Amino acid sequence: MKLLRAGPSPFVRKVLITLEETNLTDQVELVDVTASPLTPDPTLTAANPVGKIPALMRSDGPTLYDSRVICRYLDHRAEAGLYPEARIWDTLVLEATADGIMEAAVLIIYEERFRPAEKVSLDWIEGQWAKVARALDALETRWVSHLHGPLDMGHIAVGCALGYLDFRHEVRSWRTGRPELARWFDGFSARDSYQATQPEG
Ligand SMILES: N[C@@H](CCC(=O)N[C@@H](CS)C(=O)NCC(=O)O)C(=O)O
Repeated sequence: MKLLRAGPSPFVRKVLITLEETNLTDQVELVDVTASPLTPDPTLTAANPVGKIPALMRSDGPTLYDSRVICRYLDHRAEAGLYPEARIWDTLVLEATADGIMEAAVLIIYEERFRPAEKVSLDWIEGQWAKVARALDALETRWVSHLHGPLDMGHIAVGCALGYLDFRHEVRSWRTGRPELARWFDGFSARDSYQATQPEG
């Protein structure tokens, strides 16, 4: 299998951590592409028409894209139990919450990177950050007990979201006022799978 990836994408990291946690890392070749909404890489758009990473090219079936689809496929392939039937809806909502944080956090970076300086909207950036902040508050108040349960895909997605906030939005200090989440992340970020997938820059 070939995994199309670029830079420090938190969505790619979800897949990389899932590969580590399911012992499938050595079955995947990493292929670097450029992920840009303005100048999409033809290799990437051939694999995923919406031009986003991650995309997983398989020799035994069509290319999979969207981290949620890829992670679910890897879990199914490895029979790893990262989507446990007994708490499937909680796991999926938690993953969606974390993905929502990543989406908004990435869009803030894109606003600054891909729009001319005079067109950058600070209101829009703050609107995206408000989404992140509300989702973080929900994690702190409603999800900490789930996070302390057995590892599932919700945990992996939240770990990637928080790691991305540290990487790109450190100045926003997400830990302030969220001590339970910060404590949980201290433990999660010590996992081998997290340490093995640190973004390079
Ligand atoms: N829902 C998608 C989001 C993936 C995503 O937004 N990837 C970004 C990089 S972090 C991307 O490829 N952006 C290029 C673009 O928006 O054209 C997933 O979970 O895989």
